[in-house]
Amino acid sequence: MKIERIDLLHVQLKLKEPFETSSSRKDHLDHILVKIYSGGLIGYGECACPTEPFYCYETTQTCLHILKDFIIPRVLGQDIVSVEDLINRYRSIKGHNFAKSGLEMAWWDLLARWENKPLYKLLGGVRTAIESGVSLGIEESIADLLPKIERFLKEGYRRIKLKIKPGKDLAVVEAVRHHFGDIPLMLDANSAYTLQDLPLFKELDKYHLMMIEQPLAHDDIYDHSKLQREIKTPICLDESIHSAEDARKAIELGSCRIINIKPGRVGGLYEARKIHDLCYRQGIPVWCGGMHEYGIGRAHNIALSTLPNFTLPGDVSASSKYYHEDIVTPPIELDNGKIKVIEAPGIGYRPVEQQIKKYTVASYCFEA
Ligand code: OSB
Ligand code: MG
Repeated sequence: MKIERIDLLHVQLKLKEPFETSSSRKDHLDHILVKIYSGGLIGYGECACPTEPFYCYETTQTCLHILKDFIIPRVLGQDIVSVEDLINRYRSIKGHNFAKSGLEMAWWDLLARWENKPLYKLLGGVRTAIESGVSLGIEESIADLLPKIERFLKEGYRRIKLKIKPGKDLAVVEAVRHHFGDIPLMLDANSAYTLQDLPLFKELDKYHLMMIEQPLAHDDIYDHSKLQREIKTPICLDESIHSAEDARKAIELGSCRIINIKPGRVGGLYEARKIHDLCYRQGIPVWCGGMHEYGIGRAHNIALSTLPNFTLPGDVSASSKYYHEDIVTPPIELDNGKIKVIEAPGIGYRPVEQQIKKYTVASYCFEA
């Protein structure tokens, strides 16, 4: 398929509620939508990169820069024969996985539309619905957090993930266990701790958490292996895993027992599937993380989550958790704690151009 045209749309959406982690506080997002045109079809992708470099080094603006100045010139006007062929054309660009992922996912959507197949089938997915969890930000007080947990449990979410940071950890977990008993519960530290905090992690072992996500540095896999040897709670890596090679090393070292796969963080669905396949062979369960993706990015995440080793509820939640108005139709909804996969060509959920236009703050068009 020849890439005839690529559009980049800088789209700004306001979150329903501000979201705080140990590394940032957000009330709106700036994601770059990527549209690839070929033979009368359009494929949609999304760079779900944070605006500021507090989760990873990339930003909305570096995504635009890398796409405009390095990735697009290598693929525009080219006849691309496979996803490997696409990736090979920009393989020399180091890192910048979020930038790459927007284009790569648009390519997958285009390919699936071209073959008139749902994307999940093209990827080898086996599920018609995926189990959904919810990720909750750090609140001012425990009293602010508890009603939110209650609300999402009532909505049917299959597990609760709580963000923690030093000073807002143990007491929060204690209160949540006290109020809600044995609910499926996990924590995400977004790399806020060090090995010096071992006594805290040993204390957390008493609360039977499903896992603790990225407790130590964003670029570490070695100290995580030391920590995992000392605690019972499974460690799940997020920030540290950028590729199947990273995953192999982390598994060999014993740095984690679970991996959170985000297509954006690993450069797209091809690498995400590779990590999935490796973990499957090694007996490491995976789940799909999120970056507060808009409906387009979440539709890709849903397709990925249908692969067989996505055996834990992910961070792909309903549109109503994030936004007053999403940019796809139908909006992504929860049905008995699960999200349906739509049996239509491509990502299934349809992008609504009118909505996209309403929230677009800048757009760039590249023609062959
Ligand atoms: O660490 O998983 C994370 C959101 C932005 C950046 C990092 C993370 C998150 C989330 C939210 O936890 C997941 C979601 O609901 O999309
Ligand atoms: Mg995380």
